[in-house]
Amino acid sequence: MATISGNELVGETLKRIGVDTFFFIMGGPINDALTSAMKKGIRGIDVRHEQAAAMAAHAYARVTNKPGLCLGASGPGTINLTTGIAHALIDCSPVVAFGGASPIREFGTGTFQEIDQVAVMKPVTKWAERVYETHRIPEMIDTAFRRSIAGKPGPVYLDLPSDVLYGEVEESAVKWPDLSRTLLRSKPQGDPALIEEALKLIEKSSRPVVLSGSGVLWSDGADALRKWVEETGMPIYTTPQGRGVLPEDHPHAFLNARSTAMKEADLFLVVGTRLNYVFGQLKPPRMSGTARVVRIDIDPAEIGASPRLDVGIVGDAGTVMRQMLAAGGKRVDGGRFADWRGHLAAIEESKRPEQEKAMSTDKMPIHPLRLCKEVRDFIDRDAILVVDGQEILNYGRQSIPTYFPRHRINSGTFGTMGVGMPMGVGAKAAQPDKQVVVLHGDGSFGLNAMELDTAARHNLPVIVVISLNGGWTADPKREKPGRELGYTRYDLMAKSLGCHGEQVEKPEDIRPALERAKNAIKNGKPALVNVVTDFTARAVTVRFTKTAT
Ligand SMILES: Cc1ncc(C[n+]2csc(CCOP(=O)(O)OP(=O)(O)O)c2C)c(N)n1
Ligand SMILES: [Mg+2]
Repeated sequence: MATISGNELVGETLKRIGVDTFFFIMGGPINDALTSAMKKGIRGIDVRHEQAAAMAAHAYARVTNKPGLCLGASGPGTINLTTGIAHALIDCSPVVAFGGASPIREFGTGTFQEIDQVAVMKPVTKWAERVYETHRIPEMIDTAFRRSIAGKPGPVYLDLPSDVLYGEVEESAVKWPDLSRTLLRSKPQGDPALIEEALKLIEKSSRPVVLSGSGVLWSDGADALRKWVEETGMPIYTTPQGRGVLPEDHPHAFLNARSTAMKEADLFLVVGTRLNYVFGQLKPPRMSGTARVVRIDIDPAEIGASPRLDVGIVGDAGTVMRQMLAAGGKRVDGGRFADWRGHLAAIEESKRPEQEKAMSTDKMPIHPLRLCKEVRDFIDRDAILVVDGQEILNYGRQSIPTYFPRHRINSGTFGTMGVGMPMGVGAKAAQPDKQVVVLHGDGSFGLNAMELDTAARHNLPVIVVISLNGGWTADPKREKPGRELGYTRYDLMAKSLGCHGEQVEKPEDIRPALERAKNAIKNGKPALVNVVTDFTARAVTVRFTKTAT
């Protein structure tokens, strides 16, 4: 009888599930499993730090709407994944992580790189397990992938001990699940009676607002929600990660009137998003205290724990929005909200010249908002834009619009610095034909700067733009501990890695440098534009905590 090894089973299972890309750093005991997968045509992208592997897998998931896979070698390799995995947990993104591990037979004997990796991963994943028997590898991998996308998405971890990977089993003993179904998602419907209740509340409202998040994107519900907004005339605001449901130059998008809409709404239709600090936990005065609240969420626990709630519909965001459209899209008279839209549009109009003026400043050193204007005017309409940092993130959020779902990624709900470069790698691997631009703070760039090397080696031509304000955050009084980093020539670092690199100090030089970067990446290598910006420029934004940086 023929036998098969655990390593071969890993490669074969991934292929049958339809995995096409993963991110990793080599090492024992995963090397033979990696070889098996890559020999079957799956693209392995070897990165320079395992946290970057998890972050790249995360971006890959956000861009493709499929789980992203990352792998680490035993011990430190796997432990290094944790920041990226925790980030995916707080961001509710389907990342599947595999960790090679020391042999089960030697647990407790002081064997090489032994540490309880499952225990480490438990609190940063929605599911973490170990494979104990070689013949169960396909079944356990299938479960891991399924769990990552079941209900609210999130990261999962599977421990692969060396004796399980290098074990040989009779082929007939292997338990093969139907892997063609692994990535199928359940799309539960909402209760029609509750949908009716929600419609009645919406019909009675005069200042309704849709608040939506990534749940809409994971459920492939952006089209349905856009249609709903267009048919009913309800204004919409998304979380930073859920942007692009509606092109942000759409007549129903009033980006600059956000705080007024939040304060004055009389109904919030909350679709596919948690009510965490991003929407101020729905607390007044930031959020209207009198607004009725309708929620649509895949997670009953989320609805159960809602800070305020009038109607809670448990179901898949896209499915429920389609039900809402069928039941009442036309019934809700869009004209009813014309005054409300007019009010928000007037605020939007009044703020725009002010904003354009702030963005056009010729001051030197370059104001980050001017950098944002140059990036906004330069990028393709369907570019994937990744933004990481603090000041540059806040300035960019307010000033650079997004036109398509799954085209905007940032430091996310966990506020993790260092995601930018790896997420650029993951996004470009997922969408090689799209322009991928990473707008980075200089500090956050440093955390995973060597991913520029990954991008270069793997011919992933991202355009990296750095806001070089000489340190972490703005520091007008130069008083923050450990803030100063100096003005590092990241452009020279880029050149040394075989990339195009330029430094810019004058506002009028930004655009030509970006155009040269665009031209340079035609050779398949990334480009980096290092833009010296004003260290005193502090973005004014909602403070999420009293002790924020
Ligand atoms: C991994 C991680 N470490 C530290 C922090 C704390 N932190 C929040 S913002 C920030 C500074 C970001 O600076 P930079 O990337 O240079 O962007 P800038 O604000 O200067 O535009 C830091 C260190 C964090 N959020 N994440
Ligand atoms: Mg900085």
